[in-house]
Amino acid sequence: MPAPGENLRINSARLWDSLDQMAQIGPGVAGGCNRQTLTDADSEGRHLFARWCADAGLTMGVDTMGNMFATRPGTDPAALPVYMGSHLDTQPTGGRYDGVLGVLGALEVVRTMNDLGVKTRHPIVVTNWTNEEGARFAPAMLASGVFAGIHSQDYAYARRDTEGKVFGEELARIGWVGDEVVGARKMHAMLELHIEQGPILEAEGKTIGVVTHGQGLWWLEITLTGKDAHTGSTPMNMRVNAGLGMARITERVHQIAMSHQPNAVGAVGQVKVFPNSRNVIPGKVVFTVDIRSPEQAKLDAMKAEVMRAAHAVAKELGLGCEIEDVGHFDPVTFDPGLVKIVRQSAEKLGYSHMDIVSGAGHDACWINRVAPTVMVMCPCVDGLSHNEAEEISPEWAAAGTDVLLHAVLEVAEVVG
Ligand code: HGY
Ligand code: MN
Ligand code: MN
Repeated sequence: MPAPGENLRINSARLWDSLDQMAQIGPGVAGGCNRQTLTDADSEGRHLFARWCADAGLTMGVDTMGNMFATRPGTDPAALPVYMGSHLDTQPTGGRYDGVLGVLGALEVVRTMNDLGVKTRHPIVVTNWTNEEGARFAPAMLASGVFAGIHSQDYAYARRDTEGKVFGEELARIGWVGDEVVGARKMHAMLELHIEQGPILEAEGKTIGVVTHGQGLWWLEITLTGKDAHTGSTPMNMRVNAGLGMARITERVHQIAMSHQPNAVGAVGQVKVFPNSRNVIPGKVVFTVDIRSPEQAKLDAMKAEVMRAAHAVAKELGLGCEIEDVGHFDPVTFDPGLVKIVRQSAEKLGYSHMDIVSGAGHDACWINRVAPTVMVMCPCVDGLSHNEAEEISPEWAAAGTDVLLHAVLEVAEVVG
């Protein structure tokens, strides 16, 4: 078979239909999705994905972290497989495309290869990584992190959600503990298609993001302890108010990120107030600081400044202050050879494109530690994500998947 020409395209209607069907599982309340990891909805989505993979003639393997690997054989069984995929779990108020486009786009690539009878030397594996979001069980990218040797499986299995449920028990409860040793699989390469989750591609009028780097991240969980007391009868000078401390630290996080512009972000997204009663001064607050930058020096400086600020605020207010690292990865540089293939695929297909740094974290950021890895991005409307109103166009979804198709065919080596 001649090398696939620029006219080779995926089946956009079939991809869009699969995205729509998956979005019906774990629906949100405003048109998006709430398919949080290790919930019954996650399991239902996994079963649908597994059925589709079986229909496409793929062989499914599952590891002890619930990572799913659906294999299409190559002509050379000794050749290491080319992996492509992302995640099916969503935020509690997530969109339909974050992660899901990467998994179902990869499946569409295989479906298109089947339609055309394309053979490749390397096997191809479509992947669903468990718990990319880290919304229910911190940290994010937990299972790809175990696969890459960043976290131990014991650490991952012991993670708890806000209700105290334990990761390992929930994975067993939904019946997705596989028999493969996590991390045993070796990869020739890994490619991840993902929506940008930011405004750059749309603003620049580009259809494809060629992802050269990913920014680094710290998640710092801060616990402030003060004293529960009556909001009415306690004089202001007698209060030990953990809620006030959280508010002041949240403001400092914003100021620190703004002081490191450009290429620095910071916010507090999750706050648990105790006892969380209208007329009780909070005696305890637990909240997570999320700071990120593509520049190592800025990331390290922001972490140090946030920790100093937290302890200073706690001292001012007479609060106890404990800080735990619950998530971290350094800025990522993706494989230059694969980046070039992605860029050439976009050019061959005639799609406008630009190099871009990923603002969000992705499973590819960890897999990049153990195999040559790259990402392909498509725009999303107004750059909005982690919001039920997340939206992409069918054309953007198809373009990103077309580029994934051509890049994977190049890397997996089309034969006869
Ligand atoms: O947090 C992140 O960047 C990813 O969406 N889990
Ligand atoms: Mn994602
Ligand atoms: Mn996400």
